Amino acid sequence: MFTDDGELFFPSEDPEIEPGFEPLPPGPSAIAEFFGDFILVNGAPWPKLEVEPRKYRIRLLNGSDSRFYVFELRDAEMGGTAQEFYQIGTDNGLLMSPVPLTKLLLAPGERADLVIDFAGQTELTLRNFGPDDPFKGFNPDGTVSDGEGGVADPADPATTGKIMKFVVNQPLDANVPNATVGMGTILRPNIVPLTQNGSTRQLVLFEGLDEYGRLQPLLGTLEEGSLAWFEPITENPMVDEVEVWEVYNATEDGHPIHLHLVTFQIINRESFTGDVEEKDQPQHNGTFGVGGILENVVLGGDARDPEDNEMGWKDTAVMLPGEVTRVIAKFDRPGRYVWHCHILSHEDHEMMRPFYVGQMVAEKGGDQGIEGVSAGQNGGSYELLQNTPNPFNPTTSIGFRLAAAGAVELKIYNVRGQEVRTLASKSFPAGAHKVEWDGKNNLGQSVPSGVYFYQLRSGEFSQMKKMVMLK
Ligand SMILES: [Cu+2]
Repeated sequence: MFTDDGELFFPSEDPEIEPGFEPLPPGPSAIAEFFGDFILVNGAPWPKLEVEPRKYRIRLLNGSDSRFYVFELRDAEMGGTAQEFYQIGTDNGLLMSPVPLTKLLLAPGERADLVIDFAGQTELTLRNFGPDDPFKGFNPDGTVSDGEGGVADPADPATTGKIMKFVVNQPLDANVPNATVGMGTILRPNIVPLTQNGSTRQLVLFEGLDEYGRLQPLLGTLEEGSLAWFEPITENPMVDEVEVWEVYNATEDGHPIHLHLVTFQIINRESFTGDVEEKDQPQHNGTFGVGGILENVVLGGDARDPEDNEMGWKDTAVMLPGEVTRVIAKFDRPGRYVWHCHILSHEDHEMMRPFYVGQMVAEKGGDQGIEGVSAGQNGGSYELLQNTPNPFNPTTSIGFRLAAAGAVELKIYNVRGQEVRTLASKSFPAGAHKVEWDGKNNLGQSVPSGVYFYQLRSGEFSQMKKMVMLK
């Protein structure tokens, strides 16, 4: 989007705030998704490229915030016939051999390496038939789904339905041989399927609400439900382990899910049904929004292979609503990385989680490489330590350190975000302290085995950690 005088414009308000939520969001606010009204290619709106009548290699990267493109190469600016082209590469390298296409789905963050043959053409227009809205998948007849059994409105043909034009008006330079790539060309040796030797992780995409009632897409696990960025790491493969990640999309939209510095293969996609139970979702500032727990999952038994043009190395995969998408990856680089939705508005709020490859250090309070949420210049001097012992039964001890004397609140929550026990609510001097928990709730009853969170708040400092009671 641009202003009338040509400056970049990005909206600062989301008009669609859920009713009944207080307080109102701050301004400027965050928006759930962003769809602009100009299409830029390498920084230019709707450009034109003059080409020779030969094969060209075209590399595409979808850098839009939220827009899934459904590209076609048409021989007319309006109407016309879709021309065939080849896809030769995916996010992380060449396919085994070219895949002929007349239509290409490309989600934010995905890349595609194409070969287009301009021989015999005079003018081709790269057009977009994806929606000016979140993408929900294709109908069986190939039309774009509106998520309710109908056909979604395609992008405006006059603006966001156009990408760029190729004008075939340059003389063929006979000194440059034409590429020979075509159907059946072997582009690389076999892509050997990975063999799993590590965990299968069951992960979930959720649609929640933050403390202001704004839409808040979230990642999480089947076991614990939605999890915020700052909650303890739940994905911890060892170096060189090959894991399968099964990602259940419990939202209403497609999300392109990306793993940092890992290259994966898509195994399959399968429909599922389930119920999302609401849970209180901790926010970074200690307040709560609405998250979810996916329950009663029943698989559809209709697992389907990835598309032909997804059979290479990928690091971003489209995950459709109502489907579990399974990917397999070798985690060969040690350290702390992230996985996230590649819709920019989603990854920024709060559809991103850390994962850790290799042994996590359980000391120094940064138990899993997680930074505490702290504010102010003294933030580093505040620390909430991992409880010991952990797991525990029924008593455990929680240590913390304060940079300055002040009021402290130390509370324990269950996985649904409900308060179980206020362990401390009083003033403490600066320095190190330790508080015992006897495994009882505010009513003096023993609590059941399970995962619990404990949160320390003092002034603007707030940090939360996880512990496990095992009886
Ligand atoms: Cu997303």
